[in-house]
Amino acid sequence: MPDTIVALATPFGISAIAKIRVSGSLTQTLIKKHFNKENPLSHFAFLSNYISDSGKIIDQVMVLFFNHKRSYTGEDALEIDCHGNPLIIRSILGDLQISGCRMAEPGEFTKRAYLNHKIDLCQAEAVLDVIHATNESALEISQKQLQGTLSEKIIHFNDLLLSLLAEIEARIDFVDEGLEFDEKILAKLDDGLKEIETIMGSHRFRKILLNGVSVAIVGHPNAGKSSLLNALLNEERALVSDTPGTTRDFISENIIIEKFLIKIIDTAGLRATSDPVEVLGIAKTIDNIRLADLCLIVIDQNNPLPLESAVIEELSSKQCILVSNKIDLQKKIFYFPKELRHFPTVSISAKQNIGIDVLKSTIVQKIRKDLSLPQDIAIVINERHREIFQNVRELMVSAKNIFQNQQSYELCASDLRFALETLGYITGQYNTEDMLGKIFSQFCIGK
Ligand SMILES: Nc1nc2c(ncn2[C@@H]2O[C@H](COP(=O)(O)OP(=O)(O)OP(=O)(O)O)[C@@H](O)[C@H]2O)c(=O)[nH]1
Ligand SMILES: [Mg+2]
Repeated sequence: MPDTIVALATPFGISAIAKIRVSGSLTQTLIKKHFNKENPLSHFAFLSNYISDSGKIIDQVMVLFFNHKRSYTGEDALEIDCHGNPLIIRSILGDLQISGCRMAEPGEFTKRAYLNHKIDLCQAEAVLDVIHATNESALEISQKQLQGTLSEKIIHFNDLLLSLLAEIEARIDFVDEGLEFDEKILAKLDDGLKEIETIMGSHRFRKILLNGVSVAIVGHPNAGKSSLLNALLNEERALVSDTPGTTRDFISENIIIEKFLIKIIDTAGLRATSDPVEVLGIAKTIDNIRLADLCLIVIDQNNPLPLESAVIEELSSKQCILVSNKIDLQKKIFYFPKELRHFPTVSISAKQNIGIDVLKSTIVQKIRKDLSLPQDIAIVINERHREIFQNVRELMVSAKNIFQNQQSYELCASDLRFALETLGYITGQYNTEDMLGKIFSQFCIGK
């Protein structure tokens, strides 16, 4: 029988309330010993003194018992809400260890939930994503996956592989009856391969959801790049002045636009200069252009200085939006190099906050379009899932080739069987200690 584990589920430090979690077979014994209560009702909180092993009252606490049939871990479990004083927390944790509990390892409560079939492995991974989501979109998707959207896809895919396998195996058994090459099976194999492509394609959304999209603001000195950063952030973050070369080093800030996490980088103005500090700043700007997912090329539409050809070349291979700034002033000339004119243009006044909302929606449109980001993302797979799907795809391609060439039904069936088994590693139908160790070590203690 696994031992009973204990952990602090809330951050350690001074707080209004701290939650201590217990899971395992000792739970009811602990409730009797420390709260003098027998047969506690599941899911009903009660107020009690915590009485230590030596009979001392440590704190007045709220206690919540969960019967194993309806608990997170699938074992009898207990939550103790005590006052958030580190002295009290330490005393209770120490005392529960005297009573036979062991301190939990990171993610051990969720690992037990998985091992007791309360959730599958991709739902366990979704728990981690829910806790770490930094923006609403990431949170929304991880919550959907926690409810089982990815698991459902896998079950559906599993059924498809099973029915394919059944049909191929029928050919092995009745090969004498002369079952021949079948278009329907081939179409089914193709459907499966298409589905796998779509699922694997969702992996690239993960980076965007977790790390956000990096957007670099580039252009000439004095074009109004720092003013634009401030307008997007709606605060005076960067220094603005009419002296060209004000921004020497880049400044990076996060904003959320339409639920997307966007990392905006204001850069040093691009111009030929002999000032060594500015030269370094410009070199960093070029690096930022290379690393950015999207560049906003800002010009002062009243004074549009030419960009160097090396910079134009760099930008033309990126995704960009042309930003024509200072429309509040009388327009003199409008100029963007012809190599860049295929990018969308937005006219703004960073100083007077004109056109900023249009620019924000153009940024989001561009992100959606360039990354083929659907309006409603149902699933996003992680690197572990992607590697497994890649193996499944290779096996399916091999099965298709064997089938098409009518080589051997046995070989074809063997590939499909192996593909099915490989798929089982995603939901955790199959697992290895190493794999579980890698997944659960990323969790916090107490989850
Ligand atoms: N009239 C007007 N002036 C603006 C506008 N945007 C910026 N400016 C002015 O242009 C000057 C330069 O603005 P910055 O935002 O510092 O320009 P920058 O591109 O960051 O310049 P560097 O950091 O030197 O590369 C400042 O005096 C701003 O007030 C605008 O939309 N209209
Ligand atoms: Mg600046």
